[in-house]
Amino acid sequence: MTVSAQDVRAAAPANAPEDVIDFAIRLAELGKPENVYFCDGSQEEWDRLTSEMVESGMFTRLNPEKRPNSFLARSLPSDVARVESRTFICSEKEEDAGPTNHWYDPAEMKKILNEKFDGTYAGRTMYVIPFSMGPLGGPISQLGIEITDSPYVVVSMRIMARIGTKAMDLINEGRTWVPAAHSVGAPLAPGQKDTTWPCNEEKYITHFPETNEIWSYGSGYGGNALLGKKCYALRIASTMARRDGWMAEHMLILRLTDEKSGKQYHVTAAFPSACGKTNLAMLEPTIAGYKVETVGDDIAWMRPGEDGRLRAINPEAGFFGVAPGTSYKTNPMAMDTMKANTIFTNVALTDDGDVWWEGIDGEQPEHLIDWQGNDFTKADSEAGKKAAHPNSRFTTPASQCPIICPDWEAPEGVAIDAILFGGRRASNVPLVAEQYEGAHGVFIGASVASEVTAAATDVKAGSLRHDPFAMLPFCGYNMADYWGHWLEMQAKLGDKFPKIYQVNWFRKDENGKFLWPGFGDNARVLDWIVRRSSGEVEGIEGVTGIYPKFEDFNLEGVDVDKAAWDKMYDIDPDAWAAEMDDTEEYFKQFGDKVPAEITAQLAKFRERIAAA
Ligand code: SAT
Ligand code: MN
Repeated sequence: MTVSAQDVRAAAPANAPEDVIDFAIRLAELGKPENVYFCDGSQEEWDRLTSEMVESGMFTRLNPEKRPNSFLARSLPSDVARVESRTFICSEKEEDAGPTNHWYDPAEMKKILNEKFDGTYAGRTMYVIPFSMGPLGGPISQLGIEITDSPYVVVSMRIMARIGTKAMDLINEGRTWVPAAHSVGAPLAPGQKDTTWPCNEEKYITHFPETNEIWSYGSGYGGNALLGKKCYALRIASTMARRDGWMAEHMLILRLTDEKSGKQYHVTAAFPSACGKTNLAMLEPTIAGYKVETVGDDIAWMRPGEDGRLRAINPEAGFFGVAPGTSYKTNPMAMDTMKANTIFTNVALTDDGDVWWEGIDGEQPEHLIDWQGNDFTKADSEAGKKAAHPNSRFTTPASQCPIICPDWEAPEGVAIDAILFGGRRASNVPLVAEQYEGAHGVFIGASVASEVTAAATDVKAGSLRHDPFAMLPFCGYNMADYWGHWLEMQAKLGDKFPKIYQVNWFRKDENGKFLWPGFGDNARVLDWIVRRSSGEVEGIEGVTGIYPKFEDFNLEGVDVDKAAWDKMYDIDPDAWAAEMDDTEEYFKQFGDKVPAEITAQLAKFRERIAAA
């Protein structure tokens, strides 16, 4: 039995508008599901779906005394992260996707998708999820409908976005919405038993920027499947933002309050996936006088406000954070956020029904079940095996974060004072440097390179790759046009556009030891940035930007002496000359799309190297 158009109509709630019903009918006719269900986002719905998933084996319920209302999912080893090689931008013209995206002709891709989606929902329920990215009804927020055959996606979306009846109400008011079709690509024959992580070896994560559509096939994991996140809030939204004069960025947002003056600053920061955005967003300052509150940990949507300043919202409602390395030592606020109502994916399970991962507090238990469901002991660790997958994740409600900013859902967003760009760099890049001018700031963003992490399956971890604005896998259009858009936004906002800083917590000495303690001590960097903005401290003109004076920088109570400081600020002209050659080479692929201001910044950079 498959679902008919009439069945879809019958299942739709009273507030579902005709165009949403049409989309659902189209997917039902294509995917041929056994059932159709429109999500209302209620607690009852969550309880029912999670119980069903426990029953089917897709979820393990964690010990309610330790981790109430929380679950563990184990994916297949082939479906543990984003797959960049299977992620496509299907713009009419190839040059609009640019050389850093995989382009596919939209009509050709639609043909493939029509074949792939034909019967893909067989034996499954097709879920229709109305969702809002950003606070419901807010002026910067956007709506969407995700259709999926994965209950894991439904319950994850309930944490990560605002889903259900209220989002449908807004769509019903006539607001525009983005259709997002998803399938794990694992139809069930009659009587066939489901697996605990259905997916397909062949994956297509596709975006149609001209028609604002998303189609995703074959994966059930994170950024491939929760289509409100990277697919919508970055790839599609970045193209919308370019058209309409705003910005969709891979950035955390935090509020820093100077407790003496009461003055509040808002900072956004772009780091590549798994480089510590969540940790910085929830930072607990080790220096007195400051308080940090979290607005978002991954994505920022920014629009000029009436006052001409850039205002940012977090379009998400939850955190999809990397578990390994997270502990009460590195990020106590994240640990407290995920005490309940959390979905864990690919972490290890303890014998008393709680979760475990490499880097969590305390002794490693004698016995664990690893992320693939196998027994795991200390001997396995000693043999170099990992109990949790390096890209294992927690999916947890932002509202549970003890330091969530009281204004985190302010519909008009918070006014941004400073923008940070960073990555993982063992050498060359100093702790913090300020832009010389706006175009230099954009150049800093454009020339970011970072050591690759485990957040994507198909790029080699550890190697250095260019990741402009931490947007390499997420920019929905030509990366050089995106730099042009930044320059345009700067020109529009003039001196109200936030100053840009380059930061690097990961520089190492000649013995491979980190020179900077990081984590809560990163507040010292924020402190310097704030004091720069108030004109309290002067900087030193350096090769890569304006540097702090050693004596101005608050190093009280931290084990960083002048020698270590000098190592962090050791600028080797030859190394930087090589880096600029490499950057120039990298820019070449964009041809004459590279804005003249950016080329001019490269020349200025070389002049500073020559003068050093
Ligand atoms: O898988 S996600 O794209 O959601 C996480 C990440 O890589 O940043
Ligand atoms: Mn991210």
